[in-house]
Amino acid sequence: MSTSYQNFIDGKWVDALGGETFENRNPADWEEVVGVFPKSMKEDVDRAVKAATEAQKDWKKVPVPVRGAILTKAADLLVERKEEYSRDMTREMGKVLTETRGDVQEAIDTGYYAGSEGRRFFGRTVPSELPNKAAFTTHLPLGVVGLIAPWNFPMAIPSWKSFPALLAGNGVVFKPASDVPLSGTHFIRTLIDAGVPPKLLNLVHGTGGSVGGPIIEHEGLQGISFTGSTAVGKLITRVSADTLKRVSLELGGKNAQIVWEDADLDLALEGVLWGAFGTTGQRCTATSRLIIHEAVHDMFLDMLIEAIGKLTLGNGLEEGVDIGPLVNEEQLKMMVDYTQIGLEGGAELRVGGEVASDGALDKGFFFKPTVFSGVTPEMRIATEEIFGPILSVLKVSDWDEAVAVHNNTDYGLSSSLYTKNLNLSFHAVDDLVAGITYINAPTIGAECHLPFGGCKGTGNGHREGGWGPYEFFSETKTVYFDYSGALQRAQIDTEEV
Ligand code: UN1
Repeated sequence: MSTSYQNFIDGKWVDALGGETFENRNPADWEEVVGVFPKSMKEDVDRAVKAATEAQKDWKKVPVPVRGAILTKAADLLVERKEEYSRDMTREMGKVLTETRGDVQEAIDTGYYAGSEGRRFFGRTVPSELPNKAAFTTHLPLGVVGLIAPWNFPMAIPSWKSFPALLAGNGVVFKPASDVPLSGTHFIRTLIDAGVPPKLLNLVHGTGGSVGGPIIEHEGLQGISFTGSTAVGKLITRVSADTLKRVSLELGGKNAQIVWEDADLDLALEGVLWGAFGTTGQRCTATSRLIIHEAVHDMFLDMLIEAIGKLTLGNGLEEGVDIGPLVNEEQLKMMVDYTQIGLEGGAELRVGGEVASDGALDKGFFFKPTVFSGVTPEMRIATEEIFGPILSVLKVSDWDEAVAVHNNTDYGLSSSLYTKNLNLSFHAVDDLVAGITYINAPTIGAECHLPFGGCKGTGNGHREGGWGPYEFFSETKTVYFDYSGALQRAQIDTEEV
């Protein structure tokens, strides 16, 4: 008998009103059912929005440092539960245990950051142009917000959204991805155990169509924070026009690591193995392109292919496994399709390119780490997000070409340059159109207290991580306080100089 889980709506653990459910299975062993979850609908979302709206009226009056203290407590509880939650996360989405521990840790770090923000959350004090008049800004909550998270960082990304939203005084309706409902459940349970008012925080399980749609269309929500596909990001933008919701979008990348002729090649090799094949390539920040200077191209490619031969695929709970499965069959099929697209486009398949199904791998969605060389900038595998363990290698001969190749994509999330040349490093900062640039480090590995997000099709300009989301989840209130006792007209009674 598999365990059944519920929604958390209006302060209670409840089934979906329609009584429907869906299964959550282990992508490393599809026979294992991790749990059965409610498949919710619009009526469930309506109840969640109603409860959060009611509860938010009290929450907005709770002093911000007190809100922060509750969130700090949640981070403390996550520390205690880290091992259990990490193991469950590997079971439900496949990435290896060291990485799922990192995922929970990112949520812990984000919780402590939010807790400390409770004693900052600065406004600004600004001089007035008139005498005996003060001016400053403060924050008001947006209201109730819808948070829609992806499956690749099942606790970190919900934490990026929930902690700032709650700290800023909002009510929350959260939909975890249907591939990772257990991690979403653990996360919400922890926040409730820490003392977040139950009705304020609502968890609604289901698919993008059954729950995501009603969330983005809902007139009772004032903001949406979404991480996921470009197609859905565009849909949310269109739908939100009608209700003028504030929208924060993070829609992926086509990130490149550039290896320059003077690079420390051993270091660059470690970087690309981690960046391209960590999380089985299923990160928005994954290294999907490797741009190599012609002087070291052949040598570095040989080193890379040899190193890939030593990587071990398997169940992420087992010792010594480097790469877990793809999250589901659809993603696995996508890898098969992109291999075909690479071949048809004229690229040279150097390693991988096929489903791995030896022995126990047969039960899961494993794909061999794959490298295409001879990739040219206009090929589809050079420009489209693949979201899996497929790496496209491009050769360049000078910096201008490297920049042109790098920027030749609709995305702009993360970028990386390996070089010992200081001047070139700073040119990279100026020239690479991306929200994040790493020097001598891979494209993955953002820290929770710095802005995370990107240019062009990666999003709509907002940043998660760091201080940005606290502004996103707030209305800025400007206060003028005239203590002159007289009518003072700005621009008119201002003393001329
Ligand atoms: C994502 O892939 O959507 O920088 C998030 C990183 C992680 C977060 C990735 N800390 O790779």
